[in-house]
Amino acid sequence: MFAHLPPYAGDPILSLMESYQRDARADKVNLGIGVYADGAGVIPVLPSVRAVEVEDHFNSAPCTYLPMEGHTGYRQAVAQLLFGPELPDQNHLAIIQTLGGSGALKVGADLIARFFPQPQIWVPDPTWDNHIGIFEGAGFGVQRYPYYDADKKGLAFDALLSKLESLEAGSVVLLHPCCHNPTGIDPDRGQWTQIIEVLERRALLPFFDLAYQGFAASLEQDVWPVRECVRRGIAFFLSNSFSKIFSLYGERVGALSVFCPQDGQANNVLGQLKLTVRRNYSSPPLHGALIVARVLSDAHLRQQWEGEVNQMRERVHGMRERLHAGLAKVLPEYNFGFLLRQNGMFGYTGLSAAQVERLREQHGVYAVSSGRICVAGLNPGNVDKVCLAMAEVIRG
Ligand code: PLP
Ligand code: TYF
Repeated sequence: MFAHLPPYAGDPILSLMESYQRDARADKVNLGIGVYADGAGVIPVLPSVRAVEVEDHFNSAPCTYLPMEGHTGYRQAVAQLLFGPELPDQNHLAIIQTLGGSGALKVGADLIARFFPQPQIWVPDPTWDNHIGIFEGAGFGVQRYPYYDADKKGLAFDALLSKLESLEAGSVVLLHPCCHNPTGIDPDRGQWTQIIEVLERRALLPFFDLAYQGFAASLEQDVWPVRECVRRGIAFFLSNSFSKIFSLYGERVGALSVFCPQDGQANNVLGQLKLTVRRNYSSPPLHGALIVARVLSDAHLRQQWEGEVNQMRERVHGMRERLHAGLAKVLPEYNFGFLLRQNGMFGYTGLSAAQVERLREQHGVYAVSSGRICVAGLNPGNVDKVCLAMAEVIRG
């Protein structure tokens, strides 16, 4: 019956995690998967989340089905967090709770594929691998637009802009509003303005994917491109994830928002989102959404959580500086200043796949073969070892 099924080669990043777990070396370092660990190397339970989890009424609430679109209070609180003062009214915004950011991408992709025949999406080169998997899986043709300039170790801005200029009206363009995965390179405000002007002029459909709100500059500043599209009346999709910024990876909490600037459309969009959900998994899970809704809606917990996001961002930034300083010390002939221009959890080191392999084999330091390291996996106890290991593989 199943003889014709080929084996699955495994996901490159998730397989790396499995190899890491099997590695018996005591001083191994996990810089592969994009997960935030604290200064002691532990994935934290945020105190704001813990405070909700120990509330009596939280634990005694019945575990009912949520509606297809998810928990109402959650959806309202998330919309407020994403859009702030630019929050569109109900007639212009369709928002549903999703299974993490991945689930939001999938529901959005399915919806577009159903109503826009032969859909094409342009994704940055490079991007999160699963963007390609999810959109191809939903029937899209996936194409790349220039994003990273390896020589400059920065944004290939002119090439990016002229590619967008050349796209057909209605083309879907995937954009990371902040903390680009895997490069950490983000457009600055002026560059974003120019990108958004092209999106508007060419009538393109942005699909923003926001997995790291608050990890670049702040919860407010990191969503500037999204809010700018609201101010200009540009229709867009927005997937967002709470996996990292609430440290709730396993709960699968996220949302999909569709901004509908024209009157009379949001209700039908919401209806079709619900139908897409119904056909896929009926309704989303409850527990994580209740936690996030409670934290976002309670003034005290909200303030506490914002402080926790700031702390995570600052810790990663501090480790980025430690890494930079450590590398400058052991490899004074190289310039690693580019690491300091990258945002968020990742460092795009420029290491080759062969160097990454030597890091893993000889030093027990796990990174992605593209040269991406998760800076959030560094801590005072392992950063010096990582610098020495990197120096050794760079010197060859
Ligand atoms: N989008 C990007 C850019 C990501 O980096 C990630 C997770 O690493 C996701 C989406 C998926 O998030 P989630 O774990 O909530 O599905
Ligand atoms: O490290 C990364 O880029 C991601 C992390 O269900 C990830 O691939 C892992 C599991 C998952 C979603 C994202």
